[in-house]
Amino acid sequence: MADDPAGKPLLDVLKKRQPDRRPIWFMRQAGRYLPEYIEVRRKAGSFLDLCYSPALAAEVTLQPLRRYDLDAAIIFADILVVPHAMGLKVEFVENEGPSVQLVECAADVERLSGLKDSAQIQAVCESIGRVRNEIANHQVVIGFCGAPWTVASYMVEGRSSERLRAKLAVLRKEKWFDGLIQRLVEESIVYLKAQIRAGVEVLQIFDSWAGDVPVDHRDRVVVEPIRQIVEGVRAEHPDVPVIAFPRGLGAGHIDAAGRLGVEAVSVESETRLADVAGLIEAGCAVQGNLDPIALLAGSEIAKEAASAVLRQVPAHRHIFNLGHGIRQQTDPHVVADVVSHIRMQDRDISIG
Ligand code: 1CP
Repeated sequence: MADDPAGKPLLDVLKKRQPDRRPIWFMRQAGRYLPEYIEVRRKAGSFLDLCYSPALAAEVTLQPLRRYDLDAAIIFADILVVPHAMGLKVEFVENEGPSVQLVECAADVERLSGLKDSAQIQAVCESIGRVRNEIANHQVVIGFCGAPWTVASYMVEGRSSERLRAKLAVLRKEKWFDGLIQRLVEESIVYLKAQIRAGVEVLQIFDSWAGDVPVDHRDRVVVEPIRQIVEGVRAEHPDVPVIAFPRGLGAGHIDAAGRLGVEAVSVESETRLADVAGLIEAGCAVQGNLDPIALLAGSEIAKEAASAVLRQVPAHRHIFNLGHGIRQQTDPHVVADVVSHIRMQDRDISIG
């Protein structure tokens, strides 16, 4: 039954029901390691054109699901769609990465527009609708946004960087920077609610650079903004589960999750899942955390590394994933081997 949520392993784990099997998906599962993606990307022109072309964005979202036995599609977009929709110039320079118009003072923050009714957000929502119509009954569509710290770091630096300026703004407790974080909280709520209305059933909040925030400031700059987003979305959609990915918090995940009130935490590869078992004791599912580099080492090593992950967490509280995004140099056949391997291993144990 299409409307019966039971029988969707990812939702079952997040809602503490017994899943039929351990859910699997991969961060950045759509992308340049897939030849079929490169072909569509060429057709689209620029990366942002691809993000805003619903037919093509839906197509690349579905590509990994055609290759692998996965439990979720993550909508094809980027965390920098938000600053773009807020009126900043954003470009993806070939072989260099993103370039974002700088935000450096209170006046720059003032000028940022709201997301409501923006063409960019409407395009992403249209892709969501298309994907939702194409996936199998056991699969879900994941919607996402970047967390305020990670998105702000690109707005303050203008590109991928060591985040020096952003860190200094945090240490100096710059008022305009707090204002920027607050604007991103508000607009992320608008964005995620629009994605839910368009058909996503699960949300993930990517704070890829959370581990770079000076430790004494993490509560203020990482945890509190994500908590506000979760609270804002829940006020209208209490049933949509949220996965937080504050990458790099290590042992700090347990404390952070308690405050965030999310259904799952995605854990970086640098932390052993067994060392954050406290998350499960506190009622949180755990997502992760195969090292994306293990996928570059060939199928045998990748499968061994995947088995080591499986041994650390009970299947009914685990979402198999990587500890960070898939690398461009990954051989798609190794990914296929790892997925089959996990399915075989889980067949040999009883789920639970
Ligand atoms: O030319 C291309 O094809 C660009 C490569 C690419 C892709 C495939 C970029 C540029 N973004 C994406 C898609 C994307 N980005 C998705 C959806 C697809 C999927 O997961 O299958 C998602 C969820 C993201 C999220 C994202 N973008 C993050 C958070 C997750 C992470 O990996 O840490 C971040 C930090 C970005 C910024 C970004 N987008 C792209 C680049 C090159 C960068 C900079 C990364 C850096 O600073 O190192």
